[in-house]
Amino acid sequence: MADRFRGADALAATLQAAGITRIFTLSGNHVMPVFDAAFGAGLSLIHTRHEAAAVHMADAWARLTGDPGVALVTGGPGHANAVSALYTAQMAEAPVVLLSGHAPNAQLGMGAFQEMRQAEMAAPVTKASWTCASAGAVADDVARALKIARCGRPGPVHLSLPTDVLERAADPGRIPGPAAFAAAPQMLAPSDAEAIVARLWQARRPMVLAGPACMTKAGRARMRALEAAIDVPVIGMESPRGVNDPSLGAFAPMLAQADCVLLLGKRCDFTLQFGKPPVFDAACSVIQVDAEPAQVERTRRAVGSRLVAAVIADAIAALDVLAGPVRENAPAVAAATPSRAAWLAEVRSAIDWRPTAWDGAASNERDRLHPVQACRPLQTLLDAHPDSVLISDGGEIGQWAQACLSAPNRVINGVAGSIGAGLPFALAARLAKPDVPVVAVMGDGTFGFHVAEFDTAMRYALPFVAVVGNDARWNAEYQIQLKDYGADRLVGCELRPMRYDLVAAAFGGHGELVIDAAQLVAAAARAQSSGLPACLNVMIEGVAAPVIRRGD
Ligand SMILES: Cc1ncc(C[n+]2csc(CCOP(=O)(O)OP(=O)(O)O)c2C)c(N)n1
Ligand SMILES: [Mg+2]
Repeated sequence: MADRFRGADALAATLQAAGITRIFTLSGNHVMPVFDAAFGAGLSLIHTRHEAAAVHMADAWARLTGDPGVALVTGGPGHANAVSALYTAQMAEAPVVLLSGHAPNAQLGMGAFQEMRQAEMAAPVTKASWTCASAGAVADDVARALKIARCGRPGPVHLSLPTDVLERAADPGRIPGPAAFAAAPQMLAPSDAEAIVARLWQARRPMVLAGPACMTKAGRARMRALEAAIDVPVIGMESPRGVNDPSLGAFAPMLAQADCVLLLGKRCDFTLQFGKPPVFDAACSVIQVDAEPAQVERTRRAVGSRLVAAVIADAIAALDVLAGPVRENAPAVAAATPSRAAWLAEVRSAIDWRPTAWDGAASNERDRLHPVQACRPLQTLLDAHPDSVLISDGGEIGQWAQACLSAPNRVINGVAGSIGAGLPFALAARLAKPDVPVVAVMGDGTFGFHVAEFDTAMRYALPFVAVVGNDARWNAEYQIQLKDYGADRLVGCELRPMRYDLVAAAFGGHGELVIDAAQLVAAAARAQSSGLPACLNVMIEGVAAPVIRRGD
C-alpha cells in the first residue's frame, strides 16, 4: 500500500465512484502504479494475452451490460496494439474507455522509453483522445472520458496517463460525484416526435432504421415497443453487409419499396449504399434523428432534397419518445392509412424468411458439414436460457451463423467488419452473464487471432462454447478471388485443417472435433456441460455467404 495518495489512486477511486468494478488489462511498466492502486480499491483486473483482446472485452462488456467498458494497457507498443480494437467499438457505438500508460510528461521529446504520440494515434478511432497533464487532473479527466463515451452516439474514448502523473501526489478529496459521470441525453422533443410519426404515417410504406447503438438487448426491446406503438417496421442494422445482412433475411427488396425512411441513429453510409438506388427507391424521402450534426450533413450530401426533416437527438432515448405520447393521435391518422399493418406484416415475414432448401442442406464434401448444419443445431443451447448470448465473428461462417441463429443477446463484429474479436467477446460475455449459455461461432482464420485468450479463460474460470467453422481457408476473401479473378487465380487465402480442438485442450479447455452433422448436438451439449472454455472444431465446406432473396 502506497503511503500517499497518487494519481494512480485517484484513477482507481474515480473508477470506483463511477461504479466500474472491473478493468480489462495487460501489464506493463507504465501502468504498474495502477495495478498497485487497484488493491483495496474494489477494482478487479482481468489480465489478458493481447492488448486488443482487452479492448474487445471492454467493448463486449459495454454492449452486454450497458455500462462503459474500461481497458488499461501500457504505453507505446501496448497502446498501439490496443488501438486497432477501438475501431470495432467505434463502429459498434459501444461506450469504451481506453486508459494507456505513457512516457512521463517530464521526459517528453527526450526519447523516453516507449515515447509515442499516443493521443494522436488513437484520435481517428475515438470520440476524444488526450493526455492527462497532471496528477491533480486525473480524476476529472477519467470522469470526462466516461461521460463522453456514453453521451450522444456512444463510442470509445482514449486517455493517456504519463507515469509521473500516475506516481505524483493527488488530492483524495477531489474525487467526482455521480453527476460527473452521468451522460445528459439530448432528448427528442415530443412535438418533433409527433411530426416525425405523422410523416411516417402519411407514407404508404414507411420504415425506421435504427443504428448499432440500439442493438443491445434493452435497445432491441425498445425497438420492438416502438414498432408495436406506431405500427411501422423498426429495423436495427449493425452489419457491414448492410441490407444484405443475412440475419435480416429477404429484407433488401422491402427497403427498396419504402417511400419514407427514418434514420434513427443509423448512419447513411456504405451499408445503405449512401441512400441511393437500388437500395433505396429514387423517390424515397428520408427523415433523420441523430446525435451528430455531421451525420445529418453527410445524409444531406448523399440524398439532397430527399432529406425532408432532421432533428439532433440521441437515438436510444428517441425510441421511447417516438413510442410515447404520439399514440394519442393514432386513431385519426391510422384510419387514413389502412394498409400499414399489411406492410408491417410483409416486412416482418421477409425478415423471417429463409430458403426452404436450407432444411435439407448437406455438404458436397466428405467428412464436412454444410454451414447450415454447423449452425442450426446450436439454437438448442441458446434457447435453454432467456438471457443467452450469441457471438458471431468471421467471414462467411459469421454470415451463416447470423442467418441461422438468434438469441436474446447478440454481439457481432459489426459495421467495422473487423474479424478476430470473437474469443475476447466470449470471455467478456461470460463475465457479464455468469450463468447463461455463451455460444461463439467463428471462422478458423478468425479463431487464430486471439486463441491465447483460452489461457485467460482458464485463469479466470470462464466457460463458453466456441464453435469454429473450419474450412481451412480465409473463405470470404477466397470467394472474392473465385468470383472476380477466377478459379485459376486463387492465392494467399489457404489455411490448414488445424485441430483447434486440441489447441483448446492444450490450454486446459474442452475440445472436440466434429466431422459429421449427427455428432454436433451431443458434442455441443458436452461442451456446455464441461464447465470449461470449449472449442468445437467443426469441419465445414467453405460455402459463400448467403444473400437471401425470396424465391431462392
Ligand atoms: C482485422 C481484419 N483483417 C482482415 C479482414 C479481411 N477478412 C474479412 S473476412 C476474412 C476471412 C475470415 O476467415 P475465417 O475466419 O476463416 O472465416 P471464413 O470466411 O473462412 O468463413 C478476412 C481475411 C478483416 N475483415 N478484418
Ligand atoms: Mg475459414
